[in-house]
Amino acid sequence: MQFVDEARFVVRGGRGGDGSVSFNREKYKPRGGPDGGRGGDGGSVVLRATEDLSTLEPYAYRKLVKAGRGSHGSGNNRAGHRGEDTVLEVPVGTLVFDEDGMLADLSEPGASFAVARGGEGGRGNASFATSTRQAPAFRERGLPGEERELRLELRVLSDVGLVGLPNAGKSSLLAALSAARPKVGAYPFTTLVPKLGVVDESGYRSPFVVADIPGLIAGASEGRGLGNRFLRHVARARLLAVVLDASEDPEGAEGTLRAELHAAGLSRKPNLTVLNKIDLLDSELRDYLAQEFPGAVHVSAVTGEGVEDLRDLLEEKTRGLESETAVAAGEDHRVFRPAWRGLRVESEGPGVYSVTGEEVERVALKTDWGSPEGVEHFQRELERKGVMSALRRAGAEPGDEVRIGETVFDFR
Ligand SMILES: Nc1nc2c(ncn2[C@@H]2O[C@H](COP(=O)(O)OP(=O)(O)OP(=O)(O)O)[C@@H](O)[C@H]2O)c(=O)[nH]1
Ligand SMILES: [Mg+2]
Repeated sequence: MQFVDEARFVVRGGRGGDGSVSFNREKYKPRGGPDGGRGGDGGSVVLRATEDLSTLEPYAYRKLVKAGRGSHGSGNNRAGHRGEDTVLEVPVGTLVFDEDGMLADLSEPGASFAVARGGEGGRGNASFATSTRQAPAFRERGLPGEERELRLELRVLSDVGLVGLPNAGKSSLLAALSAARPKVGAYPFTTLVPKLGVVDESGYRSPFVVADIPGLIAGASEGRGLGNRFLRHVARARLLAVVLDASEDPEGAEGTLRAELHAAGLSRKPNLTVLNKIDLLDSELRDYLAQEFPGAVHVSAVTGEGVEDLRDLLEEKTRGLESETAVAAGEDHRVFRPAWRGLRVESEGPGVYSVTGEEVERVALKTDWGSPEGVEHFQRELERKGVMSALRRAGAEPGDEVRIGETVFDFR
């Protein structure tokens, strides 16, 4: 499978089923009561994180994902069936955004999130019977499901992120540290997508995951080379290992890398410096670099020198570090978007008024405009909710046009 770490598509919950208008027709019972059942709720579109997937490729070309609609209610107080949910499996580490910001962070296997909830089913005429209205002949319609445009972003989850210039030996190190066998080549940009390796030694308390990403070059954070597109994959690692080719201007390389990490907002992340390819150095140069880079780990991915110590050091360091759960400080972790719950009546011009408010818009959507009784019910609800008096206060007169959501009617 191709590695895809971003996808955009529209999700739409299923419409709720309509309520039913029905009257009980039992033998020897002259006047049966209303027994129209409720419509089923629409199904939801749900994302679920799985470890079986490591890319967003299945969604690369999706445009619209829908859930099933609820079925209509029927007589004898039978409720309609709930619409089927559509469950989309996404890799662990997927962040979910819509136009307003982040909706969810699916960083645990099995975590799920409803991205478009199904619409509520409408009530049947049985629900509207009262002592004064014993045979209501109207019902509610089902509500449409939620709809939004999603952007999914995958961030590979790892404990240690290897960052370095192209050709520094990151992939070789991953191979030396773990059982992973990434591609290694004597040319820059051998690695094109992130690769993970699990380090699991018998003495370790728990295994840890190392991520190898494509090499960075100066200006990566502005989009040069493979860009900082891949830096985000190590943004949540507990520890960064800055890998330098000891045989080729490690000071210059370090300066470039630190600048890129800074530009990407990662300079405060715990990190250590690894001087690789020390097999190419004579003892004089080794001593010199030991002074230049105090605290750096000296290794050779090719001969294996120092690799064991590095592995133990990574294990020790990651053990003491909390994994980063929040994606970025200050970023919005809102789960539901706020809805306008109040009631607002505005004049949109001579003789035209608009009414907004979640509750009243729902009532309008549920109204069965084909039924005079349904329309009467709608008007009673508007009276009850104070919409009519608000309209009068705003100056509405009989014959004026009133809009509620997509519904337009005459003020009476
Ligand atoms: N002599 C020596 N060569 C090494 C060492 N580590 C890696 N190399 C060589 O350096 C070259 C680049 O190695 P890679 O592991 O592909 O480097 P990389 O950092 O993953 O490179 P990109 O994926 O292109 O960013 C290869 O020819 C490796 O054989 C080392 O410790 N000593
Ligand atoms: Mg590589």
